[in-house]
Amino acid sequence: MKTSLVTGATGQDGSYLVRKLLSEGRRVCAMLRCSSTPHTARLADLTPGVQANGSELIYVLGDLGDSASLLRILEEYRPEEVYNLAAQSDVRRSFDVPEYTGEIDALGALRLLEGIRQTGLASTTRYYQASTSELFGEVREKPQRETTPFAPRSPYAIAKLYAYWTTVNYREAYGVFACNGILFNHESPMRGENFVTRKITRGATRIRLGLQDKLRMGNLDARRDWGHAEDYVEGMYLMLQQSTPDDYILATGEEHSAREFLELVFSRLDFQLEWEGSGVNERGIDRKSGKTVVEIDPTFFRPTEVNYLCGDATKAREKLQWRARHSFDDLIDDMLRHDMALAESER
Ligand code: NAP
Ligand code: G4F
Repeated sequence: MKTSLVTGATGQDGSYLVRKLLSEGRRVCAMLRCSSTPHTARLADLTPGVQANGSELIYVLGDLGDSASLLRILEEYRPEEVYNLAAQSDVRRSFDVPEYTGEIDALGALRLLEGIRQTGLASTTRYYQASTSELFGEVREKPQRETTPFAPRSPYAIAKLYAYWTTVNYREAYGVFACNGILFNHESPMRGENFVTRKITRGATRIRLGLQDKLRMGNLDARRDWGHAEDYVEGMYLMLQQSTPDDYILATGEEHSAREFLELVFSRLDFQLEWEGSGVNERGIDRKSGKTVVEIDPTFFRPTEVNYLCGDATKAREKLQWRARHSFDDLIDDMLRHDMALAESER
């Protein structure tokens, strides 16, 4: 049985990837970090130990800031695959904690790769690095491809740039089967509530049920290429099953503004949203009730914004036979179904 180590197992992508790897019959070492209360809500329905199909789930304690814990895990389990998903992944927050973001997102990747080398796993362990479309930042080309120059615009993206090149370097210098997945935004009902899509589906469903008055939003004119996380973990898995390591973009090729996402969600919930005012004074009013349901709050603006991201995943389609199976509408439906049930449970 192959062993796969997943860092960031408790996050959105980790929760889908752990399930995918268990369905493939792997022994899955899901790395958790120390916390006073468990962060395992997204894995709550899984029981550690041997599963019905013979696969196995093991929780291991480690932190990307702590080489000793990573070395111990690598020594003990000698995984054939390492999926490095752990990160301080919030772009806005990275401006508040730039040093910590670099420590985990940049040096954390180095610690893992160097651990793979020092434990003698360089020729046997395959490594996936969770790279990001944020690397393209102030975009130099539309849509963005694997060959588009990087122009990062946040401490988060700069840390991920270091991790990207470290991954390439360990591939070239030590022959590690190391791949960068340059993933465009992907969302799901498991998305953290601080990210724009989930903030909107969670907030709008709560407003609909009278549990919340309004949403306070940042720059609604930013455009993103939003896919479904379930499709994107399939791509991560495929990258490590190839005969040679490489770097791939995963994206839908379709872009929407945060405003479009918000308008679609509100209209599905039967609001009649109309905009009044401009800039920080802009407000979204529900014509049916006359209430203000959306306000602009500059707290959510970023010192440097990434205004536009849209990816070309031709290489992944051709070489990995990867497809984004969920449409934009499917994504919204899935998130709204989940968040409406959650809001109903809070009434
Ligand atoms: P997420 O939901 O924020 O999950 C982040 C995970 O990292 C959590 O499990 C978190 O643990 C863990 N973590 C944070 N700091 C850690 C540390 N010091 N040591 C060990 N674990 C730590 O992120 P996601 O959306 O699933 O994204 C997964 C990865 O893909 C991230 O690296 C992200 O930067 C990258 N990425 C995401 C997207 C996207 O659109 N989702 C796109 C491109 C790239 P706790 O649960 O304990 O906090
Ligand atoms: O949902 P977001 O916070 O995601 P962002 O910054 O694009 O980063 C996510 O995707 C990256 C891949 O491109 C990942 F690498 C990263 O880890 C993370 O998963 O914001 C999306 C856009 C931004 O332009 C932001 O300014 O939405 C805009 N926005 C407008 N109002 C808002 C809000 N973002 C947040 N979080 N909250 C708002 O109220």
